[in-house]
Amino acid sequence: MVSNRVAPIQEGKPSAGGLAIGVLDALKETGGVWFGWSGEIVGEAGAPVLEKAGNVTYATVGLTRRDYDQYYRGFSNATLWPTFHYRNDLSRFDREEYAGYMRVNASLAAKLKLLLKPDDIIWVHDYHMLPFAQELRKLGVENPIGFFLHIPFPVPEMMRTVPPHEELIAAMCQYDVVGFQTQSDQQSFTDYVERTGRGHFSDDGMLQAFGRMLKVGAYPIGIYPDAIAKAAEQFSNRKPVRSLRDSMHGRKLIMSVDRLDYSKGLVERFQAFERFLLNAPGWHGRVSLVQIAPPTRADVQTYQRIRQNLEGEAGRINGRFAQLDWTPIQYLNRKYERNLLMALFRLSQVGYVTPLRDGMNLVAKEYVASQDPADPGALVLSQFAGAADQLPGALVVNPFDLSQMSEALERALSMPLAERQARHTDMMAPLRENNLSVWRDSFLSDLRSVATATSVTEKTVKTVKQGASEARRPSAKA
Ligand code: ADQ
Repeated sequence: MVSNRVAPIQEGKPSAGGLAIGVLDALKETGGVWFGWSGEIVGEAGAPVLEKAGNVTYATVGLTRRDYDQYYRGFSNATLWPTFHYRNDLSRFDREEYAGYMRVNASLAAKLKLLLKPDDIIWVHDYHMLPFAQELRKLGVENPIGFFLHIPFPVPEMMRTVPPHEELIAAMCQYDVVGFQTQSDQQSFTDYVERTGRGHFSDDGMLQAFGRMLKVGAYPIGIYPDAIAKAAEQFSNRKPVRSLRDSMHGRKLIMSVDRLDYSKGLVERFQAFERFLLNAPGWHGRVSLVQIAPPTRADVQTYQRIRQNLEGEAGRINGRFAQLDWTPIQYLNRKYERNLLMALFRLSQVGYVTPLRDGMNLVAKEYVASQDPADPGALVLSQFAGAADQLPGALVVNPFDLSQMSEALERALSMPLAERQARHTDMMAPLRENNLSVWRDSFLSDLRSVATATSVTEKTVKTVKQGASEARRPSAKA
C-alpha cells in the first residue's frame, strides 16, 4: 500500500481520516507493507525506516521543508483538493509547487523501488500520488500498480482549470486499474479521456488511452458495520458518553463529526440549524447540535479561515438562542477515540452529515452502523456525498438549500419509531453487503486479473513480434 501518510502505528490512537481508517483495516487482514510519509519534516530525506506491527510493515520517509511546502501544502492541498471538491475559487496554481509535487512523487517512487519484490502488487492511494505509477514505470517497474481516488473526481470542465491537467491524466493512465468511489466520478474521468480524444473503450471494457490499456471502475469504500455496532454498544457506558447523556437532561441530540474542512459544509450546516430554530420555536431548549471537528491542515491558509468563520457562526447562533440552561450548539475542536465516537453516534437521535462534496463519507456509514436497531436514530445526508448512493434510508438533502435542511432536521427529530426502524434496516443491508473487505477484494481482484491479462497479451505480442522478425531474418542457406 502506498499513500501520502501512513496511519499512526500505535493501536487505538485516534486518526481522524477516512483513508487511514479504511486502508489500515484492509491491510491488517492481508498483511503487507504500507509505504508513505512519516509525518516528519527532516533536513535531508533519507532511506525508508522500517517498523513492523503485527503483519504490517510500515516503511516511512521524512519530507524536507521545501518538499512539504510544495508537494503537500501546495499542489496537493491548495490546488488539487479544492478543485476536485468543486472549489476552484479556493484553488491556486503555482508552477514551482507543481514541480515539487512531481519531484516528490519521483523521489518516493525511487525509495519504494528499493523495497519491491518481483511478485508484489502495488496499490496506491489518493490525489497526492496521481503520477506515482508513471515514476515507477520510468524506473522499469513492471509490477501491477492500481490506484484508488478517495475524493471526488471533477467533471472535465473543472479538471481543465488545473493547468497541467493533461499531464496528470496521462500519468494516471500509467496505472493498470484506476478506481473511484462512485459511478459518477468514474464517468467524469472517462468523459475527460474520451473528450480529449486521447482514449476509447475496447470491446472488453478496457480503456485505451495515452498508449496504455487500463481498467477503470467504481469501488465504493465500506466499513465493518457489525464490528462498529458492537463497539458502539460496548462503549456506551464510558465516562465521556455518560457525561454527555447526563448533560442532555432528556434533550434530543443532533450529532456531526468531521475533519474541519471547507468541503464538509459546516457553516451551511450551522446556518440550517439556525433556520430550524427560527422556524420551530417549539424545539428551543429540547435539542442540541454537537459538532466535533478537529482541525486538519491548519497551516494551509483556507483552513485557518474556515476555523475562524465557524467559531464566529457558532458564537453568533448561540448568542441568539441560548438560554441559561441550554446551549444550542456545542462545538468541540478535538479528536476522539474511534470506539467512543461510535458510542456518541448511538446516543444521538439524528446524524447530520451534510458535506458540500465528499468522495464517500465514512461518518454517514458509521452513524448508521452504530445505532441501536430497537431505537435507531435518523440520518440527514447530503446528496453530494458518495455515501448517498448507498444509504437508501437517509433523508437526502441539498446542502446549499438551508430551508430543505431545516425541514429535514424537523422531520428526523419527529420521525416515528417504526419508520426509523424500517429505514435503519434498509441501510444496514447494503452496508453489510458492501463492507470494507468487499471494497478491498474487488479492487485487488481486478488489479490481479488485469495484470495477468496484460502480461499474457504482452507475452503474445512479444512472441508474435519475435516470430515475425525471425521470419524476416535471412536464413543461413540463403
Ligand atoms: P475524510 O475526508 O477524512 O476521508 P470521512 O470519510 O468521513 O472523511 O472519514 C473520516 C474518518 O475519520 C471517519 O472514520 C471518522 O470516524 C473519523 N473521524 C472524523 N472526525 C474524528 C474525530 N474528531 N475523532 C476521531 N475520529 C474522527 C477521505 C474522503 C472521504 C472518503 C474517505 C475514505 O474525503 O470522502 O470517504 O477518505 O475513502
